[in-house]
Amino acid sequence: MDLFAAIGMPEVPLFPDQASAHAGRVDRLFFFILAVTGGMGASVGLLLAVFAFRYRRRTAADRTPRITGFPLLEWGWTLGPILPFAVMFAWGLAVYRDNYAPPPDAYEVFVVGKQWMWKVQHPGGQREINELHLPAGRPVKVTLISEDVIHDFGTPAFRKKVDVLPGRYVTVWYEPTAPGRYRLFCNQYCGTGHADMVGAIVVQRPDEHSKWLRDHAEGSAALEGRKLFLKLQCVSCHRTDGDAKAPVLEGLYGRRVLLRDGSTTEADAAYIRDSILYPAKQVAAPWEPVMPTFQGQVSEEEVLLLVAYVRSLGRGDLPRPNNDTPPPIGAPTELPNAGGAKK
Ligand code: HEC
Ligand SMILES: [Cu+2]
Repeated sequence: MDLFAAIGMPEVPLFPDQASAHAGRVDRLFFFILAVTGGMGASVGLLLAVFAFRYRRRTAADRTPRITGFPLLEWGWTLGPILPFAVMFAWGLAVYRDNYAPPPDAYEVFVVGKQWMWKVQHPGGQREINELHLPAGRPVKVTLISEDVIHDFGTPAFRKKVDVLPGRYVTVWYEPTAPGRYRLFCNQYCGTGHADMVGAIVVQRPDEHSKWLRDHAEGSAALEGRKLFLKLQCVSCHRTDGDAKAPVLEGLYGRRVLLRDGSTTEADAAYIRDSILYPAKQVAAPWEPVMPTFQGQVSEEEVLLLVAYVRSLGRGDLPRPNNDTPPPIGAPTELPNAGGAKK
């Protein structure tokens, strides 16, 4: 993969990660079929070359021997290949059936595809867009439908893809095994924005996932804090792109922070509260003390909500200030003009 980085290309994985219980089964079947068909193809090519040489025309007097039949050979090459192909069929059938039988205790998620995004709804009311957070080690059943044209929910790391149709529910299930961030694609050309219809499946440890669900439940302190964070335009400074004028707050909570005066302090709730109400008191290095105080603009209750939000921020959670990646439904969708918000 370093090769791609070396020539300045984005990383193009040769083979997708294996992140579900199903992926290994699909890969084993795939390599079996590849070996059988590859082996057959190669032996046909090889025999072609050998026979072309061995039975080449030599003299004008060459006589082709007259062969009237060789039943054993004919039965052999008729019945012989049936065996590997029958194995392919039976094995393929087993993997395919497994694909359509979600276990009854599976965690259920609903997904709506529309031009050009994936909208996800969890049973507890949590919503997300172009991201799907799942717990590792637990089967998940996903029910999908399209709001407009045919899309396809493609998850290479799980070795599954399913066409998402208007007017009809389809289901697919996974058992994610390894925590991580995996690619989500629309695998069916669905209009000009098709290439933007990409996202991520975020597989978390079960404890992280329950925390994520708590933080994203409608009405939770963290989600209310997120709305305030957008409303108060905190996001115009605290952002993840190149124009950031302030620290990225992801993963801040609980960390030790280096201050401009050279001392360090722990980023606990009190520190975050002080940062919002008395920003000049403790200035994080190497930043300029440009953060305005929000004293008088926010009540103590609202500060609590903001603290809960900052506390919930993990890597990649900070909203990007543009409208291509809208925040979950329920949060204000129009972001404050962040200045230089580009397409
Ligand atoms: C004008 C830009 C600006 C705005 C708006 C702004 N901040 Fe800041 N913020 C900064 C800068 C710069 C720092 C780093 C220097 C400092 O600690 O004062 C900072 C530091 C912080 C810190 C401490 C971060 C660390 O790494 O130690 C927190 C927490 C924080 N801000 C939260 C908020 C919240 C919540 C809001 C909205 C209510 C907000 N900020 C609005 C610029 C801003
Ligand atoms: Cu699509």
